[in-house]
Amino acid sequence: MGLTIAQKIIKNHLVSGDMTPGSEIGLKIDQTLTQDATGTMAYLQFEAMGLPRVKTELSVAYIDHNTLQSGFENADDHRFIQTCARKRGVRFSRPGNGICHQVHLERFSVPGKTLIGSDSHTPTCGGMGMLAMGAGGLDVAVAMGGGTYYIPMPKMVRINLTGKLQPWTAAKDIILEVLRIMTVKGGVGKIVEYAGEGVKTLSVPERATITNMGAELGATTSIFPSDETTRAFLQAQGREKDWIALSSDPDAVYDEEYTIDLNTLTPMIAQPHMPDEVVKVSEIAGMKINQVCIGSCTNSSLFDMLKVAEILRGKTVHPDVSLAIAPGSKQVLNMLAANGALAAMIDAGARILESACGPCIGMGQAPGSAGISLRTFNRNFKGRSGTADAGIYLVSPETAAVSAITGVLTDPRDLGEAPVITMPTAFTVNDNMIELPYTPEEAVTHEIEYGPNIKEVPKGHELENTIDKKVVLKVGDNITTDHIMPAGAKILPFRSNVPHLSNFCFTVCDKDFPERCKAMGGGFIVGGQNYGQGSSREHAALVPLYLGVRAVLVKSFSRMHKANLINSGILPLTFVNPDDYDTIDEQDELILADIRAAIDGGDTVVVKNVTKGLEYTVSTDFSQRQREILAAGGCLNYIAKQK
Ligand code: MIC
Ligand code: SF4
Repeated sequence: MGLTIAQKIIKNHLVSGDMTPGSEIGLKIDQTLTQDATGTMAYLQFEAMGLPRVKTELSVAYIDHNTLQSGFENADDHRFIQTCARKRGVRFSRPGNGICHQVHLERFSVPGKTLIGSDSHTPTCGGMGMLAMGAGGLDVAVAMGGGTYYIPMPKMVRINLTGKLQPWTAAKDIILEVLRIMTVKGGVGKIVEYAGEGVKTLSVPERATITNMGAELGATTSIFPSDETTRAFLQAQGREKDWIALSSDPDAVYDEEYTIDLNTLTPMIAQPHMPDEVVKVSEIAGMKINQVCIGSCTNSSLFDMLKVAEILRGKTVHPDVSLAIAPGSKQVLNMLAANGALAAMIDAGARILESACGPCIGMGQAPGSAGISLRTFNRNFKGRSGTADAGIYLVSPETAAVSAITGVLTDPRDLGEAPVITMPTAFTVNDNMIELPYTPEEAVTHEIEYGPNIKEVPKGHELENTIDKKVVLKVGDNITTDHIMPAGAKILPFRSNVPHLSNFCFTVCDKDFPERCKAMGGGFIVGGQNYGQGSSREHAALVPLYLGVRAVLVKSFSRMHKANLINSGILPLTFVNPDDYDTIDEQDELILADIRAAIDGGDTVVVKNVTKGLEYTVSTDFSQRQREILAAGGCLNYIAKQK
């Protein structure tokens, strides 16, 4: 039987397991990346493992999230990451060099290789034909140390793209259409591969826009073939030697297939507050807007920025609209400056931001009260922008730029001729903002610098045999890690200070949660479907651990969050009968007895609801490795035990 693209890469990197969907496989990881919001924790964990050097082919530490320095904390954390990275053999991408995924795509992505990153949008490099996956910081630390990365073997989905994008329709509209069809739960446990004639018509940055937002499908990753277009992109980056051809076998078997006709696709928009609330722009055009933000790892390539500049050229941003633009990397910004496109943006009244995540993670540019903001980003979760009652809509750069001029949501096709962009055959390459690590000899004489904001990583304890605690919180479906552990300018500086961070846990859903949880000495959290979707941030597990949460009972989990809970030593349990969810209330007392036996070997365990006099069967269907980690009270204890 033939293989899919992803199956080929998995086969080449398989360390343990067989490729049966759902069963655990171990993969050798060639490259890792970290960003600063998760990086401090990842490097603290790497330090806790006591290794002198990383063992990967390439590891890069990026600074792109916490760049608003309103106190000493972020700058101190950058210094910690820089000193740790260089000592341990990791390249350091300095602040200002750009968003990790954009820079990695440009400078380091290699078709056929494996990459994990402590950021959920790591699949961006799937646009290059890499098997690129988001992971918790601890998993990245383990991979940096040469350890295996474990995932459940995914099912395979093929999306056939037929035809060709029509003027004013963009790669972003393709992935929004995929989200409309598959929803934010539709990709869980799956890898999405793109195929068909339409693939040839898409450049690598356009492919990367699509694989980037595969994260919003909940997919393990998304991937494109590596073809002549890929070769041309690598050549333009001065890296043609990194190219190999990669495609699926003609008789490869997929578990699901969809077809999208690019000829008939029209501009799309995701409405508040989920990336799958997708409709056609034409359906809601005319809506008054207050803000437009262009950038983020989804849409900040040179190609996107050149289109935006052409749309803005000679125009003025509507008086009621604030337009912010953050080019994705130093390379992009530099080339915009050199060819005059930046001048067109500035002249039109755009507020140019540094090459970083910026408003996408709530680092500035929060909209006004009840503000309507069109963004080229990938997430529109409630409150993520920094304004709780803002309405965030996700669109293509074309729709964003055109609407910034008109002041209302506008179908860009109404504007007449679309700009035609010719891409340069060579990008301006200057890696002077990527510091090389010290040699092992030099490293000995350099110390890692820890600022006062860096506090200890919370550690679990060996699994008890009985947990008798109350339900501290009950939440519904599709709870994101932004609900569990919000980000934004005020909170992100404390990513290396879990005790302080804990004051914000779940406050989006219930402002009293941190105090209540502390007062109750922790307990159980109950949730619905797709619990923990969204980001890779392991803080969404480490902070509940710090607050005393022992188990999370839900209808279903997102892959990365479940892995992060296990790594932290919190039990992730799923209801065998999802209707049981309806019979539990906050403050109910639950007893989980004989858990050790269930964790050692059983597939289910019974939870008693003492308050209601009910019993629930929950699944403890873990791999052997996960069972050992849970019994040890988390991955750090497990690693220590193995030494
Ligand atoms: C995000 O987009 O939510 C982030 C910020 O990039 C996160 C990482 C984080 O929480 O630090 C992600 O997607 O993994
Ligand atoms: Fe940064 Fe936003 Fe991309 Fe996350 S989604 S990496 S915050 S640009």
